[in-house]
Amino acid sequence: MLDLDQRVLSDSPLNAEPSPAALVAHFLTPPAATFHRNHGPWLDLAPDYALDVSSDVPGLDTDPAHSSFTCAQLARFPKHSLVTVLACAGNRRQKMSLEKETEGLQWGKSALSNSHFAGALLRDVLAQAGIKLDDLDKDGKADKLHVHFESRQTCEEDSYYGASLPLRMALDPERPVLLAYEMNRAPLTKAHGAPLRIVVPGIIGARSVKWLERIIIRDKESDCFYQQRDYKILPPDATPATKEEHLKRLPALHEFPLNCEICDPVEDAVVERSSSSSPTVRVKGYSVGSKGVPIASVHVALVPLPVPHHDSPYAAATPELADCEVHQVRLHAATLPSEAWVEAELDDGPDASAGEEKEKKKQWGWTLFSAAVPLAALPADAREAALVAYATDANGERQELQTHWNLRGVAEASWSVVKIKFAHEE
Ligand SMILES: Nc1nc2c(c(=O)[nH]1)N[C@H]1C(S)=C(S)[C@@H](COP(=O)(O)O)O[C@H]1N2
Ligand SMILES: [Mo]
Repeated sequence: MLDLDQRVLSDSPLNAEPSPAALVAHFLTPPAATFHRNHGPWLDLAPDYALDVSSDVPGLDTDPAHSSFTCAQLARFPKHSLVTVLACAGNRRQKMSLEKETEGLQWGKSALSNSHFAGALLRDVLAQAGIKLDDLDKDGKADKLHVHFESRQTCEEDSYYGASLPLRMALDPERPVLLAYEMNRAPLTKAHGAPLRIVVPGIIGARSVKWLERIIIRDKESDCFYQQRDYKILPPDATPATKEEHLKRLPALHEFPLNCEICDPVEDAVVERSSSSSPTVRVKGYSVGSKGVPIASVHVALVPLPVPHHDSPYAAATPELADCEVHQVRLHAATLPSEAWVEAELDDGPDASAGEEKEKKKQWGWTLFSAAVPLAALPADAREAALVAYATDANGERQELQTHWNLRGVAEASWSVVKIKFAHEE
């Protein structure tokens, strides 16, 4: 087993996340700070491993000469690389549970990583197997098809691990879906799916299947538990008793929403109010765009606690929100004048392009942010305050103030709220 300096949510299968401060200490997440999300034990694939590619759609056959690919064959395709976030849909679930209890592993804010991956493009490999989007479009078939990724791993809720993407999403020319054999410029490790995993930028981590053994084209979605009965956004009124009925009808979750989270200071940190004339608190965190749209800004404010009570438009659906402190802090922050917000400095990593170019380009990696937030507006005897942050993207979209509470606690993307305390000299 690994010698992990992470918060372990379960030993077997291994589920663990680094501390928020360790997470944002590097632009590219080092192995020691890369979270682990497993629904079953790691898989040992045979040394004569080969990836199977097939179709079970009548009238759509793959080329029998190209239905199986060894690692050596995959390495001969043009090598593509990208920096992308891989985020578990349950990231920040703990925060949603403060509003009302959710089901599932209680992830903090570190169930995501920002890594450099390299491998063959799914598009190139499928094309060699005879599956091309242009041909399927001509036949009017493309929109009915799904690409399935499977691993014969015995999981907690199913006899294999599988996921599927609509074919159009999997072959989208703007979204490079990789058959990755390298991570952070080194061979992919067993923990993260060696010898081969799918990496789908912008999409919840659950679809980036590790220990990938089979790709199949089908005219329906994956039947796997993790596609059909998990990773869906339940309506606020769903209960443990009614959820199965809802799950049958709801679409699978794919795209990850625009998001940001303050990682440093940590929750309930005690901050010194220095005697300097303009004391500040240093804030650091991550922001992630949706659908590859780059982050344009992150704003941070400091709100003295307690906040006055605001009527909540969300309480009709989830009454518990009316008196929930994080929610009330968000509502209050939304009433602050623009001068109350500090625009954070952004770090897109070493290769980011600037200005206009950036607005046009897709960006799958995260944007780290940092800010020095003045304490001056705070009453001198304040003992508690909340740091609040939200991100905007290059299309002018603003991160949602409040994600609708859902029983499975997925796709949490509310404004970030972190409570801090002040040390007072007695
Ligand atoms: N075969 C397999 N692939 C899998 C999983 C799994 O349990 N088995 N977990 C998925 C989920 S839910 C996530 S969030 C990511 C986590 O990737 P990581 O463990 O490399 O960080 O892998 C995905 N791929
Ligand atoms: Mo996940």
